Amino acid sequence: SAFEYAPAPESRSVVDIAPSYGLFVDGEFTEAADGKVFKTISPSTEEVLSEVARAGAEDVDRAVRAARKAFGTWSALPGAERAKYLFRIARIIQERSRELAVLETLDNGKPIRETRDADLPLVAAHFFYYAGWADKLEHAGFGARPRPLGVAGQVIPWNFPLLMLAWKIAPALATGNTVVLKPAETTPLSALFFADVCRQAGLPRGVVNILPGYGDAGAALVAHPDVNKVAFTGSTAVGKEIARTVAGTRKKLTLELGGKGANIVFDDAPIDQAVEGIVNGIFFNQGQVCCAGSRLLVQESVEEELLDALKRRLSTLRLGDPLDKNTDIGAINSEEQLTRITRLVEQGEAEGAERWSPQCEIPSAGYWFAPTLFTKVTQAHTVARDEIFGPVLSVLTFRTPDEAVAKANNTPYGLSAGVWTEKGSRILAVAGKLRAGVIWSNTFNKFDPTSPFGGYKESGFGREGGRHGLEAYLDV
Ligand code: TXE
Repeated sequence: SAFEYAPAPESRSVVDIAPSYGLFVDGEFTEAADGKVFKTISPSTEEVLSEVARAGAEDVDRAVRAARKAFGTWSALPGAERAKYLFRIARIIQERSRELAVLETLDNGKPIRETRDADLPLVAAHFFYYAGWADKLEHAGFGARPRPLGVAGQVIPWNFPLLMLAWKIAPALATGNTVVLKPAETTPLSALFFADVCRQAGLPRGVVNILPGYGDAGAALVAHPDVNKVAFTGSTAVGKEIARTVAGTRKKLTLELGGKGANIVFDDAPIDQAVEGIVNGIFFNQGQVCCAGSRLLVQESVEEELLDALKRRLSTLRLGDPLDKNTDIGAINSEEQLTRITRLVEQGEAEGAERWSPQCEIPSAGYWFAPTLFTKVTQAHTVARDEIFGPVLSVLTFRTPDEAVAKANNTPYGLSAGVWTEKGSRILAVAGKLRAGVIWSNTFNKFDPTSPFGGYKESGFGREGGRHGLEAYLDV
């Protein structure tokens, strides 16, 4: 099935990492035009994994031209033919999922349990799901003959490198577009392995092009005059810059940006279940998740009970080697991100919030941050307002449902929220008032390719996933 995964990988010997990689342009791996390279390292050991070609503006132009050339034949294929390639890609990803899970864990730092049980099955599922749409576009509710846009320029972040690639590439190909994708500079490897998967699947050259590189390559891609569609996931600051670049052109744009999700726990919620959801909400992927439940809003009457249970649970989390199947908390993706988290946490303390972490040993090499809880937090505190993008939970309290809603909505972001209560009527009433694109109830961080995902307000616009995800790649 689409959700099968391979048995647990045990070590990095599962995957062969070459000492160097090229850009993937027009079906070939090539050097950058100016010969530039950069190193990608493992954030859990700081060991250099590989040296990767660094794309510049000239390479962007070459890749966009390759994608443009491929667009004619790719878009003219019957949907059922495009579906065959997507199904093939999905199956190869399943077959190579051990390799890809280990690779992703090495390059990103996240626990193997997550790459194995969440990232990889979801990546395959996205390709299966959109493969199924490729021959049914005229039934998608977008009119009789929806048309592909052309060349899609896609820029993705480092927190879910392969999954963000799948979210972007699967719907683009299903709808008949061709792609130039730039992975994040700290996590280029799984995208380059994906290029190899495309070759293995026999995908025609130029349909998918992968340009590892930095923000300058992303900016050149977004600005390229022959790109018809821009899709970006990343920081709100860069998202706004991209929106400015795209303004005044006819490019279609979708942005998936930051968040400051609230997990709202009412006094009738099953506490143990809520604790698991809160932990999953903010410590999954070390909290480096745009839809993380980074604010806990707990009803005053159960605050003490919930915090006691939460602290006990946090004391059982295991931080360490991400390749160990028992690890809960892996490494922070980069030194830069660790510095950002540290700065915000120190600011939280300086502003008077109370900081707590369980006892845990921090490895000597690599980038690590212990699970952290802030109590005595007010809405004015930075830790209640800014996206930290780390394993840091800020706890606030409320008395009434209206107060919970008001506090949850008191953020410039609007991506996710969670509602914990036994009352179905309350779930519907509260969810209806929350300004967030994704609302979970009595669970958190559940993803499914059939479901549209995206934000309100400064969390961006457009939806990825589900039928809505097709619209971003079609003229309707
Ligand atoms: O993001 P950037 P960073 C948030 C999170 C994090 C902060 C900074 O709060 O702490 O952003 O992370 C490319 N034109 N999120 O600095 O810079 C870049 O090369 C075009 C939330 O890593 O936005 C990378 O491929 N592209 C988020 C991608 O943009 C540019 C996930 C993201 O990097 C560019 C990541 C430019 N001018 C961070 N500058 C989420 N929504 O999940 C950089 N890039």
